[in-house]
Amino acid sequence: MQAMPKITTALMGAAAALALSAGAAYAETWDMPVAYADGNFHTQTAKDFAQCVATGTGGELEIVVHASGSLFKGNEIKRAVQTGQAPIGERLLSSHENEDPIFGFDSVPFLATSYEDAAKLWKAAKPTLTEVLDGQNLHLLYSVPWPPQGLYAKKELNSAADMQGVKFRSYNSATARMAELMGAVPVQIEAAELSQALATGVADSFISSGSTGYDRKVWESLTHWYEVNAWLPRNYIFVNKDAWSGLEESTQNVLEACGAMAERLGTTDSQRLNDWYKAELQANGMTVQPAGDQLKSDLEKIGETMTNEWLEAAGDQGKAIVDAYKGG
Ligand code: PCA
Repeated sequence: MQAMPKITTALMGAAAALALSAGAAYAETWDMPVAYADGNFHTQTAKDFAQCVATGTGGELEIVVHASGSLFKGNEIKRAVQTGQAPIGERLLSSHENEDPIFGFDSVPFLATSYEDAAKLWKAAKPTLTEVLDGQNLHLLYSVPWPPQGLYAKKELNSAADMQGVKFRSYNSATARMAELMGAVPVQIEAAELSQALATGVADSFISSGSTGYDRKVWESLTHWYEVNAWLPRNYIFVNKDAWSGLEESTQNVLEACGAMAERLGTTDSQRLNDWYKAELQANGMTVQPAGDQLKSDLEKIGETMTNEWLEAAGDQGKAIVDAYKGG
């Protein structure tokens, strides 16, 4: 279940139902694989987007969202869309950092730690990312940030030294590197497999948003969440370029407009639900608090190292994004 009801969803659902009430079948159906749970706010945003497209095209194009990596696993979605096995999909942008460092622009620790700064950083990065994805047979449609990232653990954390030897679930290169620099042991696990990994002791700690902690009911295994506000990583929605060019221009315009709406709605939800997720973690028995001074300064040091490493790896393209962000 979605955490809070959304008026827009109901309205758009009614509009889509009306458009199709004559019993008209959709002219075309697109399957849309996404990696996160059905109730997750990104998945709900994707469904709002799909309803908007159904309405806007007068039932010409149906988009069916497949949650939780059920159609393609999270780490298969980009390739599936590139190769046309699926026409459209959603993925965590920074999960491609191992292909090209530029994808990690949103997971540079402490570069952008608020919604406002995350929006500025996206504005600075979007032209480059659009071009990189275009070269990979993908049309970038829209992107929504996750809430700020904090540290989950099953004990009190007073400094980075408390993470020594702890099994740490990573979701991209940056989270794996952060684990290493804390002396923890990284293990890459998709959000869809996270609850099980925590229950079986494959991982005892990780960094993520309140959203993922809530979706995965991590209070069943863990006790603490430290608000670190390390970064706000983004999901992005992308279309296979051949599928894209096969659309009428008017349909492309509907997808762009619905994408812009979804980006705004999703971003508003991300921000609006952030406090709600924290309250839910607390209501389910977790201790939720800001990182203490020592932990904070340890993480800031690690952040400096990672920032330098990323700037080095991402070269001129990376520097141009950071310069545009800081100047903007
Ligand atoms: N949730 C995703 C990525 C970032 C986030 O907040 C996850 O933990 O997999």
